[in-house]
Amino acid sequence: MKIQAIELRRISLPLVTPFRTSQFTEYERNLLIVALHTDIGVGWSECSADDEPVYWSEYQDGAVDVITKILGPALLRAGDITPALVEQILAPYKGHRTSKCALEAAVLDVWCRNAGISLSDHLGAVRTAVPVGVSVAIEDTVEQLLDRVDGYLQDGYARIKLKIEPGRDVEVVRAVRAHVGNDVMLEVEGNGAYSLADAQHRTRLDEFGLTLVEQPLAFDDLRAHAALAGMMRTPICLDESIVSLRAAADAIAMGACRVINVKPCRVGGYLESRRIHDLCLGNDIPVWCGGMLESGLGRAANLALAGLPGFTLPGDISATDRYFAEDVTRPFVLSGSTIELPTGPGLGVQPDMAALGRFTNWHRTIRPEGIDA
Ligand code: NPG
Repeated sequence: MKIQAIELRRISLPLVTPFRTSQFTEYERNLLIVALHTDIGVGWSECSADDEPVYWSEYQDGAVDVITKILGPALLRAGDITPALVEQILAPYKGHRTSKCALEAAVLDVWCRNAGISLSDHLGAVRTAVPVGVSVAIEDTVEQLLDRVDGYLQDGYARIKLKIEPGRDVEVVRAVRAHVGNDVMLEVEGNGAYSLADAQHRTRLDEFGLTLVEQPLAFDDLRAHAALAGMMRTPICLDESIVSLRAAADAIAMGACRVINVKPCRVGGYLESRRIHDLCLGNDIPVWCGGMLESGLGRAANLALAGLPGFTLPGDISATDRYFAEDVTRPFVLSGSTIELPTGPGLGVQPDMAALGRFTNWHRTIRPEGIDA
């Protein structure tokens, strides 16, 4: 297949409730949507780089810039390509994994659509539905948090992950565990807000029967995570630290984690995600699929990935209505505590062009002969 043009749109989806982590608060989800025009059809994806580089180094203006000036033109020049070639073509340009992931995902979508197979079959999914969890934002009061958790449990979510930060951790988790009982799968996520100096305090989380504690320390400190792992009974799961297959192999070899969150936009794509999955499967490391408040386009792709056999823990792939009143694709809904994998060719969902038009606030097309707005 040959890429003829790369269309970028910035969209802004209002969130049904603000999303607060130890690092940032979002009131709306601003995403970059990619429509890849090729000689075999159009492929869709999203780039989930945030407005500001607070989750990690990439941000939306940077993604627009690097796709427009460097990554997009490299693909347009490449001639005949396949999904597996995207990574090689973009390899000379360091970093920018979220942008690379968006381009690879759009290529995968159109490639699979054209071949008449679903992305989930292409990646090797073995399930038709996957158990999903919910990532619960930081709330002002414990009462508000408990209300929120009750609602999600009534919805049917298979696990609750609480965002924590220094000062809102042990006592909050104690209250939630006492409220929900011991049978609910409970996890916590620190988004790198802690240091080894407060490790003694953190070991107190061990008393709550947590399935895991996610990314407590800085993203670039595997050594400190390995040290913390030796002090805590609760398994450590890494998110921000796992930027590639190599980083995953290092983390496993150092004993820095016992669980890995695979987030395609953080590791440069769905094919690298599958390699990390394979590595983990071979090392008895459970994986689960992370989320970035995706629209239906990213959610569909993440569901396809989460169908692989090593994804044994519920992912951050909530139903659409947990985040948005309206999406740019058909909504994804819970069926019990699972969401069904889309089955149609490619992503298995189509953008609703009217909704996409309404949410779009900026538009650009990159062609071999130049850019038009
Ligand atoms: O369900 O999509 C989801 C959200 C999961 O908590 C979640 N994502 O820190 O990993 C994170 C967080 C995030 C959201 C990070 C948006 C960056 C942007």
